[in-house]
Amino acid sequence: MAAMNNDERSVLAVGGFGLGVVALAFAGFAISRSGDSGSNGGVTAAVTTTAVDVNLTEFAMTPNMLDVPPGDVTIRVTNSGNVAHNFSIPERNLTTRDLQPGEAQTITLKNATTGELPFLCTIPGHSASGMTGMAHVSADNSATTTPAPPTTMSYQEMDKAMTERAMRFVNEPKSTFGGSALEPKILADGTKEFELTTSIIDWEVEPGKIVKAWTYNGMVPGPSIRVEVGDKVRIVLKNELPESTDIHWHGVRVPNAMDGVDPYTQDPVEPGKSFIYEFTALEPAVGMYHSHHNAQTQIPNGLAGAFIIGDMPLPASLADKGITKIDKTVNMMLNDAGTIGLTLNGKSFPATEAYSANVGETMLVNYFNEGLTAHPMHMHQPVGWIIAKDGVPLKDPVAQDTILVAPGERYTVVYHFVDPGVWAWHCHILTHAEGPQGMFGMVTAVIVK
Ligand SMILES: [Cu+2]
Repeated sequence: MAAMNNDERSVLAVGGFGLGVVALAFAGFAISRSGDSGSNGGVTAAVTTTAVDVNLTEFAMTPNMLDVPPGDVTIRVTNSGNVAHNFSIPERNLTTRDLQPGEAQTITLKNATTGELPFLCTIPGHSASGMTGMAHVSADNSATTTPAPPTTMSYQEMDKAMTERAMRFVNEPKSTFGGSALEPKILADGTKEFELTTSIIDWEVEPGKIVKAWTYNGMVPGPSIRVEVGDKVRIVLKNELPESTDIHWHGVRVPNAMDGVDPYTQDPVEPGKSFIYEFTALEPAVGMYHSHHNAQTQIPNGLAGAFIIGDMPLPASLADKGITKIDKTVNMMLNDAGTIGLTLNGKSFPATEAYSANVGETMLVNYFNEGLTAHPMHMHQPVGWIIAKDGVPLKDPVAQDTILVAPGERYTVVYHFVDPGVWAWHCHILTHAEGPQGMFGMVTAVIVK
């Protein structure tokens, strides 16, 4: 008994946390608060311990308002999401460890006094994406809470859930995809003019899951822009966001004044305002365009797109592997944060686009990482031949079946299909691709016939 403090005891007394509101009054006296304070035991009239559940997912804390009475509050934190999260009350220097999917930890807020205590997940990008909340401590409160969902299922339930998700990928009609080619208006002097308008829209990340996406031209990723070396390019940015923005041309050689980094190279483009970027496409590029303003929020929320200049040459040395021409080109934008979350081209499995190819065909993939962490991208069966890094052709292609793409990087990879079947294609950080309900997030497949 001596080794158990009141908080642990209250947890045991509750017998689980599916019961919702629990306020245990330890009436009486001499229940020593062993080992957790210098109050040297003594006689206590009553110690009130409240137990609440908080559930973590991408990207929410449920509930995000905790109404609790003063006293000790035992907080059982469960990560029901698919990536690591934590729960932190910075003002009280109280935090869980980083909880892996399915993990739970109980922490105790000691002697909560009347007032407000903000809480959040401190993993970079997560609070900005919505993982914040507030504890209201008031004597008026009898604590309320939401029961944590069950975290265990039978293997039969798991198999069924996984199969259902996997079959939706191949059987369900898909919603609209982003990244479609943006057609320029050709001006009198031959300049190619593109229009990019930012706005927040409802975007279906996976079937039935609608998020607020920050978009160029109403899609995630933004439309793909392609020009040729020597083209004069003019891009009209119209900002319909509630905050300022700008556009940086990542991996594209432009004059400094066009680099899109306020306040160095331009003023912020305020809500309702426009800005015109003008430059000549001087060199081939596998580039991307994205916000450089509050970028840790704006980009993961969707403000990014591909910017390609010219054609990527195919190394002659691949001819003896049967690779002599490109049959299909795919731009693959990786994301892992913001409102969009773990996605390929703005979609989470099973809503991700299914790619198709015939035996003997070759697909060129440009990987772009606009997220906050690196992703090892793995396509089953055909080895990937890396032919360019950040748009610069390699002297000799490199064979790699798993290609680690760090934030900001681009890899250009060719895949030659030799065997028919549904070949999975996913990030190999396992928690970015699979959960107890089956595959999700950064997963798609190539259907080879
Ligand atoms: Cu990943």
